Amino acid sequence: TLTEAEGTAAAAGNKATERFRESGKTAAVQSSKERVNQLASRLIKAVNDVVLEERVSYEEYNALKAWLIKVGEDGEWPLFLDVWVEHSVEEVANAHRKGNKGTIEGPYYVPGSPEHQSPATIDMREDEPGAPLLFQGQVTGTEGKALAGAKIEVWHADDLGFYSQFAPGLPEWNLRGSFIADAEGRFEINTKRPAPYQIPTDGACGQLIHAAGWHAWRPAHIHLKVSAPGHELLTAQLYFPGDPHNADDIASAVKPELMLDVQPAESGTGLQTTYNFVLDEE
Ligand code: MBD
Ligand code: FE
Repeated sequence: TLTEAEGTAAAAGNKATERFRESGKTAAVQSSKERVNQLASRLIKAVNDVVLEERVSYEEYNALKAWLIKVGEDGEWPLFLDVWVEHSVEEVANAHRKGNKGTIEGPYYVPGSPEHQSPATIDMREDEPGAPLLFQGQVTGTEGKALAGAKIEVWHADDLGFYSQFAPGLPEWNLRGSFIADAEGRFEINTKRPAPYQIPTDGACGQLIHAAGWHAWRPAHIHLKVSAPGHELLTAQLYFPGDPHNADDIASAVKPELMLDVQPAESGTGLQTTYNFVLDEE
């Protein structure tokens, strides 16, 4: 049975914080004094510029202080940074790519999802709600070479917008899986169409969204990591045409190149879509 606290923003936020700590992502951080001085000085100056230009009051300053404390208490630093900052970091990191566009990872990736040889069905509940979606395609290099045995890791929210391991009551690996493509780099994954997603509204990030009169929505999306030996790992998301939030994603992570072409399934039930990935050589 669930405790009341399990379904809260703080519960999801603190899980995301824990996952980030476990991820090893900070191990290789570059930290010359010159670089830290440059970045920290510019960031502090940018904040001071806002204070001076906007004539920020003590009341506003203390409201900011209280809010920043709450972001930490709710474990929402991963959420805050991934929603409002990661898209620029991703833009810098992937500007050189000739193959597929990437986009942000977000706070809800978990490594080590159950591995399947394609074609396969992602782990889901027997009564998993939502339209069946056959997601298929091919992974190639930038010169068109098929990447045999490429790995496609998929994770997405369910029909109510919940991610397993961050919302209560879902099987551990629900709607998360790793799929190995065939000898021609082709894959076929059976899943469900995810729903539009609202970031948690009852924590610090939700408080900001409410106070600023913004909305909390991301369009429906499928997260992916696509990899093959000798090629750069691609982190991306794919989107569904017609979603009302494709044009105003709170996380600024939609790109026209990441839009799916969704059709009625040839099998007669549900939907199907084909999306081909092009990975840059390392
Ligand atoms: C998500 O599902 C997501 O993809 C991002 C970027 C932020 C919050 C929740
Ligand atoms: Fe997401």
